[in-house]
Amino acid sequence: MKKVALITGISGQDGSYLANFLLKKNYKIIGTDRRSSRDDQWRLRYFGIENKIIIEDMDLAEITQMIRVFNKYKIDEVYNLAAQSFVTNSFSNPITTCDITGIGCLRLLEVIRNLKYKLKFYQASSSEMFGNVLETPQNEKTFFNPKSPYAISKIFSHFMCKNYREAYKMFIVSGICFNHESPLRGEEFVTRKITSSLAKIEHGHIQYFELGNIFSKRDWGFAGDYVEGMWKSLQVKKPTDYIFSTNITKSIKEFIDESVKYLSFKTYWSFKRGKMELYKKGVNKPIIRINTKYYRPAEVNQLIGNNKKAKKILNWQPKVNFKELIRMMMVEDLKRLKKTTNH
Ligand code: G4F
Repeated sequence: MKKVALITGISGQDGSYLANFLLKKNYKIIGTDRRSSRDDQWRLRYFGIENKIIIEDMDLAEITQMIRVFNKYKIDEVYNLAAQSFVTNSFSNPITTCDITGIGCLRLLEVIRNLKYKLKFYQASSSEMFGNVLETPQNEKTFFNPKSPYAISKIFSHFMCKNYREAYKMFIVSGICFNHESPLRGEEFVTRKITSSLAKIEHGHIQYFELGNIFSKRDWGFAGDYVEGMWKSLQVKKPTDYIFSTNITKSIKEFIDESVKYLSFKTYWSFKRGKMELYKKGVNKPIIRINTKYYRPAEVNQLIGNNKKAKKILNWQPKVNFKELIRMMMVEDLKRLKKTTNH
C-alpha cells in the first residue's frame, strides 16, 4: 500500500522539492493550493511531476475546504508548507499574514484533531522566529524575539503545534528551517533576485538592479536537503522540534561576491554617496545600487543555526554548501535566460 502525503503549498519551492522527493519514495501525493496560484506550477513542471500529483483546492483561510479534502482521502502524513512567507509583505499585510500563516495552521490542527484516523503532521516553522537573536547560534531551546508580523504568526503556529502535541498526544513535528534556497526560489527573495538579475545583466536585458540591506547575514542552505529533513522528522518514533540549518552564516554581500564569479566580466565595490555600489570593471555605471525602499521597518541582522539535534536523532545533515548552492542558482539562471534569448 502506498503511503499518502498531503502537502499544502504544493506550487512553492519547498512543496515542489518535497513532492519530487516523496514520489521517489513511492508516496501518493495530494497537493493543495489556493485556486489563484494554480497557474503557478512551473516548479512542478521543472521536475516533470505535474501529472503525478492530485491537486486539490484548499485555502488555509477556508476550514470547509480542509474538511472536504481530509474526508476524501485517508492521509498518512501532512506537510504544512503553505504560508504568506515573504517577510516584507507581512509588514504591509499583517492581518492576512496572521490569518494564513498563523490561524491557517490552527485550522488544520483542529480539522485533524477531529478526524477518525491518526496521521503525522509537519509544520514549517522558521528561523525568522529568532528575530533579534537572544543566543548565538540558535538551537531548539533558544527564545524567540520576532521582528516581523510573519515571524509572530509563525511563532503562533509553532506553539499551537507544541500545545496540540502535548495536550492531544498528536504526532506533530515543527522543523525550524533556516533560509533555504534553490534555482526554484521565488524572485522576491534576495538570493534569487540576485542570481536572476545578474543573469539579466550578463545577457544585456537590464543595466542594473537595486537591493536593500546587504549587510544582514543568513544561514543559507539548499531546499532539496531541507525537504529530506522534513520527511526524516516524521519517520522517527517521537515527535519533537528540530533545527534545520548549515551552521554557517554569510552576508548578502558575500552572496553577491560569490555569484559574480559566474559572469563574463569583473566587478568591484565602490563606496559613493554614503552607499555601497557594485560596478562592472571598465564601465562607470553601477550594476547594483542600494535603495532604502527595500529596507525593512525592522530587520533581522544575523541568523546562524545549530543543527546538532537533527544530526543526532535523524542522521540529517546538509549536503550542498554555500558555494555549490550559488553555482546551481547562477548556472540555472544563466541557462534559463539563454533559452529565452534564443527563441
Ligand atoms: O530573502 P529574504 O527576503 O529572506 P528572509 O527575510 O530571511 O526570509 C526567508 O527565510 C526565512 C527563514 O529564516 C523564511 F521563514 C521566510 O519565509 C523567507 O523564506 O531576505 C533576506 C535578507 C533580509 O535581511 C533582507 O532585508 O536580505 C535582505 N535584503 C536586502 N535587499 C533583501 C533585499 N531582501 C529581499 N527580499 N529583497 C531585496 O531587495
